[in-house]
Amino acid sequence: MRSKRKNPFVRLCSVMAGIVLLCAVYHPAFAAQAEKPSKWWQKTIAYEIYVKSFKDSDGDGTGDLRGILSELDHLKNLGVGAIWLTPCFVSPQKDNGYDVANYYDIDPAYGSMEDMENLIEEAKKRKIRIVLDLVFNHTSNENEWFQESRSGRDNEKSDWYIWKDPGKDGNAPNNWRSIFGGSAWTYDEERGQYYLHTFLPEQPDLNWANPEVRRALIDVADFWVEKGVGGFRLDAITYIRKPEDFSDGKPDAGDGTVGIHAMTANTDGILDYLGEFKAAVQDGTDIFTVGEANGVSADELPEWVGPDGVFDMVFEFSHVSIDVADEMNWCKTRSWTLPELKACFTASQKTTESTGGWYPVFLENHDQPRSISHFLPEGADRVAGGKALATLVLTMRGTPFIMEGEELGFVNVSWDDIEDYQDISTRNHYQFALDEGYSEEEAMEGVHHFARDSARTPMQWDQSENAGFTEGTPWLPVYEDYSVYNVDSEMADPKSVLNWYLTLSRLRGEHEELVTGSYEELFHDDEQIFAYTREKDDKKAVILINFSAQEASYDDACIEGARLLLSTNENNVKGRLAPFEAAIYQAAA
Ligand code: TEU
Repeated sequence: MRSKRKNPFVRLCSVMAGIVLLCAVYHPAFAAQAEKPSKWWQKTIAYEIYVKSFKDSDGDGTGDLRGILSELDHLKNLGVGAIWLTPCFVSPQKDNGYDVANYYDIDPAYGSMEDMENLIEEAKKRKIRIVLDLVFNHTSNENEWFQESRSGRDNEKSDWYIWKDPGKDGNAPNNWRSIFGGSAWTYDEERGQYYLHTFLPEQPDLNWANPEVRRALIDVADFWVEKGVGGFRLDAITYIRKPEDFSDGKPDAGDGTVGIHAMTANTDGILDYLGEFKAAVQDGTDIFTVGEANGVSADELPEWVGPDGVFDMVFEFSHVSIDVADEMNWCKTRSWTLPELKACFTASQKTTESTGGWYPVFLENHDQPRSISHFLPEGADRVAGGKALATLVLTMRGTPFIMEGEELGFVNVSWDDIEDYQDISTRNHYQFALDEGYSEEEAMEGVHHFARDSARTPMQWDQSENAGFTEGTPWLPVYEDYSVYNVDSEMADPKSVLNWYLTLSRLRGEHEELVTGSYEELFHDDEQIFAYTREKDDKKAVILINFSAQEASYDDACIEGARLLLSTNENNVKGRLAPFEAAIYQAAA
């Protein structure tokens, strides 16, 4: 079942390093780089909270804003200065809040507007800013905007969504397949037309071509800036501009459909919309923006995040997609090597650096597998492995983004029954595999690898029932390992993953070169070690991480005369790394 098909993201990475160098030489932004002032969000650590799973304050089994408020000190300890909250606006929760029915209010399951205002204020007192997740490619079908739009063809919002007449024989207008599976079109009886949805039928796409829609979205963002938020993550932003041509695409699946990503991601002209949004919302404020930019390649990064870019940072996906052979078919994975993974990071590190842009360093988010399960060999020691990966996230150039639980060493869940998985996309992918003829066992293997639920199990606070997440029944089972992997126990254990995060966070605060220093990869072809330097003025750090369960050796000329700052191995020896050891040396630049 393993596919050898070359992943386009990875292929791209291999050629990017060369393009980067050219950009560095010719891009006018390069000259401006040295003068770029350091912003608050460049110096801090960001932390993603999956609101539903972080902390429940009222016993209903669902995390909420008051729960977050009660745990701000954990984040303060970690050195977090920005909290990205997954959407907590009013929503029917078909996609856990990524289907917004009202952008101007908080979903009662998560609290009230007052709770949000309190959270923003209390966080500020701890020098932490709240970052909201703006889902602007689509709304919920229960949003009033959509309700009005579907009510006929001549209401004020009739053109706020993407409506098309049926194609031949009353079928969908074209063969595009949504990202969660099934046609990207749903017929609406009331209006007598099909509407487009990149994701679920309950998530109709907004029509950004309509200036009134863009204005309405700017108003939403302004409303939250006024409330004092520190920034925004812009969800699925590469899909907002649709092409002129809505004809069929070349099928990429047995059922004659083509994934919508290939048809609509990063359509020409998208930067005009985003530039307009930036000028209207962000200019004159100190907020930051980070776009979820699946479909933007490294050579395009300067336009997106360079000094005149439309965002401050964008999440690009080459490294997390390294094992994806077919987005829709989770039973096909692609085998990969460490040099390929390094190439992905190096390409985005160098491109953003050489064009004066900034990068959000991440290995996990709420859509991705847990990083220990994703990037380390099966059976890897969780504590050593978790520390190795933490070292990467906290020593690359950019703002580290930590997913809740990552700091405790969480791994993927492998439940036996598909019914235990709540995420609709997980269930759809499972069904797709069965439809393609895979056995239930094979389909479950794909789920164990890719299910988004793995990143969404409740946060583990202590050894009490349900890991201190809730006094009720958690909406998703707490992972069975909670008596060992929880905040209380790990705080008390100097050798825990959590304490390693705290140590790295302090080190980062003390070493400017780890934040803004230039990045240079070492030992590219080494299959075990990921190594690089970070250099600024007369300071140079050398970072060496063993990604394998075997001891690894390297040429120690790169650390000659250098001083060991930190290692996960008490018996660290120059020239050798223990299994999963991570070491940071300080060398003279
Ligand atoms: O995700 C958009 C998206 O494109 C991802 O599902 C992407 O395909 C995947 O991460 C690639 O590995 C965003 C949200 O993060 C996700 O939770 C939502 O379900 C989705 O948008 C719809 O709003």
